Amino acid sequence: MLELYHAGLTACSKKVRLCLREKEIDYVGRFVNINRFEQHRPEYLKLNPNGVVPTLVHDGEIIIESTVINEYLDDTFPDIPLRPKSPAERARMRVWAKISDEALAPNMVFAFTARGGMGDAAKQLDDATRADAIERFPLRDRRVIMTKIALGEGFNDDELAAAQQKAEDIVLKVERALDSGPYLAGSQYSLADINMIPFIDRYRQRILPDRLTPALYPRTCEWHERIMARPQVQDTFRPLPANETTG
Ligand SMILES: N[C@@H](CCC(=O)N[C@@H](CS)C(=O)NCC(=O)O)C(=O)O
Repeated sequence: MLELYHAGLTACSKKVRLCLREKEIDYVGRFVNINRFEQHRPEYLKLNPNGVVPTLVHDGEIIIESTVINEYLDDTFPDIPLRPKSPAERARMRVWAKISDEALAPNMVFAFTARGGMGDAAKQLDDATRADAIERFPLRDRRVIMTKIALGEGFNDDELAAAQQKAEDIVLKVERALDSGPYLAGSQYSLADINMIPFIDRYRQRILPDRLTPALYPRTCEWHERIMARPQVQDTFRPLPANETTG
């Protein structure tokens, strides 16, 4: 049995949901409501001690980390391969795996402060319950961010600008790589594109709408639109009912 614990339309959930969709793998989805802090419940922490989604459970094997999960899926279900054949392209794909992991940080700053997100959810709790919810964040950096937001401090303009700059640095890497595209690792659609599309889509919609434009980043915008047009991506990114997403 294959189960995916995920939060619907959050970026890391989309990375793995898209990989499963591309590979046409059936699985049981287990929705974890991160706005209700279900990711920090003791039973979930037994699966993922970092208290984050996604987590894959395959016949009792527990696999964490979205980028690692996608490689595991490609190893275990080789029928529709999503890693390039050539070793050089495969190496480039792995560099994109690292960049995809880095792309989360600027996204977190905006995800935690987004209207209807975890920050808002924490503000609505009474003092004792909120303090307890914050204390349960297993990852120290998240606990620090959450404390700032829940205390009403949020991020100042310099911190928001720094997160935007980090995001734009990543866009610049995408733009350069696509010089020799058509895909991020080279000639083939691969896990590189799958791991990056949720972030570039989020950056374009919410984080860098005035910077990530066809005038400034023509190749990135063309790639974004081309990848988003894939039926598998459309299926994965389409809006979900409120009881199936927190993204
Ligand atoms: N490195 C992890 C990061 C996962 C992650 O941060 N997931 C977010 C949703 S995209 C989450 O679970 N947030 C809830 C929290 O931080 O408590 C991965 O790639 O799987």
